[in-house]
Amino acid sequence: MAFDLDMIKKVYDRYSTRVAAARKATGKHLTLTEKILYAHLSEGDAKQAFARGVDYVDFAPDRVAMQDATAQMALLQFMQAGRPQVAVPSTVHCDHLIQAKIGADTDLSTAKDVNKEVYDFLASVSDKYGIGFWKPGAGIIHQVVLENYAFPGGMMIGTDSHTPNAGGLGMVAIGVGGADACDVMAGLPWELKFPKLIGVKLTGKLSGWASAKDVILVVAGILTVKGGTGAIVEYFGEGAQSLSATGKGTICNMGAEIGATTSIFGYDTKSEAYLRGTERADIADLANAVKEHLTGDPEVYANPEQYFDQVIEINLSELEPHVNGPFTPDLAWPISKFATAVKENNWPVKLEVGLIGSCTNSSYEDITRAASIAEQAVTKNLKAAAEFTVTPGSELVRYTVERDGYLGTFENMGGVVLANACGPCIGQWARHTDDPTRKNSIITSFNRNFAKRQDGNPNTHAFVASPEIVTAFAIAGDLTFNPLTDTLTNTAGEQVKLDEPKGIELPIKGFAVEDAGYQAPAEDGSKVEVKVDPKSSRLQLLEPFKAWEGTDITGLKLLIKAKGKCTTDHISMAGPWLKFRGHLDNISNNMLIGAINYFNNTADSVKNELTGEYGPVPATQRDYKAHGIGTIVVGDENYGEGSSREHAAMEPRHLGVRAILVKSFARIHETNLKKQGMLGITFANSADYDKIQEDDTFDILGLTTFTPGKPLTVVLHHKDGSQESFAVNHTYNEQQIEWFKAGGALNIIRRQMAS
Ligand code: MIC
Ligand code: SF4
Repeated sequence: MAFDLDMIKKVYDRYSTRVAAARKATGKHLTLTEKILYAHLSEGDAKQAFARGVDYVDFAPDRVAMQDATAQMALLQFMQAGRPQVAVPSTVHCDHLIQAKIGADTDLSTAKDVNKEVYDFLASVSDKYGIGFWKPGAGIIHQVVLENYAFPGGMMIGTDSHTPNAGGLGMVAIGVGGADACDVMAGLPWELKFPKLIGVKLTGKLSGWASAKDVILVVAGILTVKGGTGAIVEYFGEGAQSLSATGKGTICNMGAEIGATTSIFGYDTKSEAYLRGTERADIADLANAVKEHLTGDPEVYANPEQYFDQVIEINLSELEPHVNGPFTPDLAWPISKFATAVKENNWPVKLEVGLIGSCTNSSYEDITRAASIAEQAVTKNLKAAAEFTVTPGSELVRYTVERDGYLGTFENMGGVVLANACGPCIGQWARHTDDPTRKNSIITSFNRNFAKRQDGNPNTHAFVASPEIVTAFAIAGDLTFNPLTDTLTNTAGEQVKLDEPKGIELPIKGFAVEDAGYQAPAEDGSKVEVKVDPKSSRLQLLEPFKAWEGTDITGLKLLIKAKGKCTTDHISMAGPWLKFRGHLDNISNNMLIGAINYFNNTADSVKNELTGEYGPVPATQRDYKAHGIGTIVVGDENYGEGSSREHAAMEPRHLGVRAILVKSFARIHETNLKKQGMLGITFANSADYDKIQEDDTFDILGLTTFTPGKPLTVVLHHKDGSQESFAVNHTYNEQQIEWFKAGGALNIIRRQMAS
């Protein structure tokens, strides 16, 4: 699993020249974000980008990471690119497809059985093209990347929205769709709109129950799920330097929930300690030699308002633990106000399950802090009132915390240790409940809590907090309990109070592991054969999408006008559907089944204009497709929020939807649509959303002169014969317009590789 020291040296060598050139070109001091971005510009773009005058810039990332649920589509696309090997170091991580049901061992062996075909496919593609393969059970992508591959000042893209986790170790790490990963693995530059910069100044120092998680819970409350769109969030200040590297990782990880492109911390003594603690002393030495480039200039941090587009200040000494939710990660409640909120909103007071772990919060420090609470359940004769589960982030952490006795502590409190995988976080959870129609509450140390996400049940109210707060709530079994001030009645009838959590940043005896779960690729992969059974229900080779017909698109029917939140979980649900992530036609049967139809307030029920009947979205769309009729999807704000899964863009493309017209898009989803040759447009005037009627027919005009920055026109033909038209905006640049015309970016790569 050797990290590529030579590659890191080369990156660091570039720093001094690039940073000096950028200083000269801009005539100003630089943030850390700018230094890293400038050091990773593709050669051609370096000069003009320093001026930040250009919108889209080409970058050359150092690494690619993919998780199993998105890697299938990324690699199916890469296989079509016609390259013998990946152009940059890349890894695949098997973490999403393991269902949590009984406990780690049983669940893992069931997963290996059930997903054999997919794991074999991923392993053989990795072997063939020179990709490192992390087997099922090795851990969750972001934790494994932090422990093995992240390095200060590097740039990585990953096919998962929580890729920014590596920002905790000073890497610009960005979540993308599989098509973007495919480009970078094929050696092409990777394009990104030059981000805005948000600075978060952390002062003071954490104490008591407050943890790094609370920083991001607060930031999510301030910025909301849209507030980070198009921005990189840079954390700095003495408070930042006091946080452990893994705590920083937690903050960057959940930065995905504010829509940020990524989040980042500078290199400091905590990063150095983590690198040395994870057996990467040579990287720490290299980083020390270029230290001044791996953090923002002191002048920037002294006067942040002059250098960032927005500055937020948080005093860690005054930070209160928070609980966010339900149904959205930006509904932030300080713990002192939470009980009242629960009562006032009539949320179910009884807590049924507490879940800790996930890629967000499963470091050694997190586990030891949570265990220090769990231990008190036993020593203070408290019986945990709720169910409790632990999902370790990696085998390295799991093995070490087991050795040090912490897993035993959780088990003594009645906890169940699940496999090192995503499990309940992504709905891979066979939750046993007696009555799914009952309104109920759960609390997790994960990052997302959209409706139905964890257990598929719309009645579940999911809240997000730090692992120690989750553990305390699991003991109390009551959401109106405040562990900082309240007492609990123990089995002897006494009133007892929980002591503050205590944690250990890095294991005193060092990390240990027997088998971390890594499999290196073949030296020469040319002989490796990748097999896909044409009859498989889980894997399907891709057919190229059709090119644009060269005219305006007219006569479209409305497939659905989605109302309110429409995340990637609404567009392409995970949980039970994860098994079809490598089979485009089969997974398309979940297309938009979670979206709420504006006209009847119901999910998965839309009017088929051909029959006048209401039916499920996928079946209705298949009917239009069979009749050669194109359709349009209309949506609200921040459409496509959440995951990086490109299935949410490929399914409509595959089933014949021609355009997605919304008030605004989430970044990754918008790019995914463009990559797949789909038209993604926004209302110039968002009130025009109200003009859309159920029986409308749509024309999209202006495509024959499709130009960057020039609005298109949508014409509505209403049922009563009247007609209305309005302007719609787009963000396509020249290159992206070519993707649209070719029917998808892959069609262009395929052409280039063939010539
Ligand atoms: C998630 O947290 O939603 C996921 C599952 O990790 C996704 C990726 C996916 O849908 O496969 C993400 O965040 O990108
Ligand atoms: Fe897995 Fe959840 Fe992390 Fe996504 S957020 S990578 S599903 S643990």
